[in-house]
Amino acid sequence: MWTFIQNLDDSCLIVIDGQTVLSGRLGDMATRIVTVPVTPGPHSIELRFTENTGGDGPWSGVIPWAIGIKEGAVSTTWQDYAMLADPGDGSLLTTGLPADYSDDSFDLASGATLDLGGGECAIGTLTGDGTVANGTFAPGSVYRVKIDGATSTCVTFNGVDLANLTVMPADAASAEPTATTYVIASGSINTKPALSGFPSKYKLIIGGNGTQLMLTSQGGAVLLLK
Ligand SMILES: [Ca+2]
Repeated sequence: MWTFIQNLDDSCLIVIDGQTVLSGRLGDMATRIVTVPVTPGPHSIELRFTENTGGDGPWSGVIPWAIGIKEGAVSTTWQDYAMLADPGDGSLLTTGLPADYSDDSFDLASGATLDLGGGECAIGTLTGDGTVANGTFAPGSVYRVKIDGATSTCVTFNGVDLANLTVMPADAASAEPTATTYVIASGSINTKPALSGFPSKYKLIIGGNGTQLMLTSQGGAVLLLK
């Protein structure tokens, strides 16, 4: 979550991920504050400024710069904000993503996306029905599949290298599947992950022209019908 503060002559526009989050009208120079919740990972930002007549730049002499930024929730104290300016190395608004989430659990609700930020990330435990995007799993990363009768969780992988991922049961019941085949992941299945903790008759296969990862006990040739 980031908060922006604006106080300038004449007005500005801030657009994040294509959504206008702050829009000052021409000549409307009063202080405006807006908080923007964003998920971890890269986001696009667009800043526009306008000048009508007279002076321009910081307004009122109270805040020495036009736009400030702080991490976290709103503060009405302008000193809590930093001037929105690049130090000259292109690092403005850029933060490094930690690559080690090996002590963390991610239970992805349906519709939620975990963006790996384009790098290699160690994930302690991954569960749920959401999406993982944009990156590579580091060795030791685990996807725990929750099985309930004939159904299972199904994470969607978009642009993620699964080579270092290990699939394991989420709990004791999940370790005793009753159905023959479960679709445990969808999206872009580029590599078959390792499998551990399930009865030995179960194995992983990639189906649906690389769009499904299946946990199955079916032996011999598997015929996939569309
Ligand atoms: Ca002006």
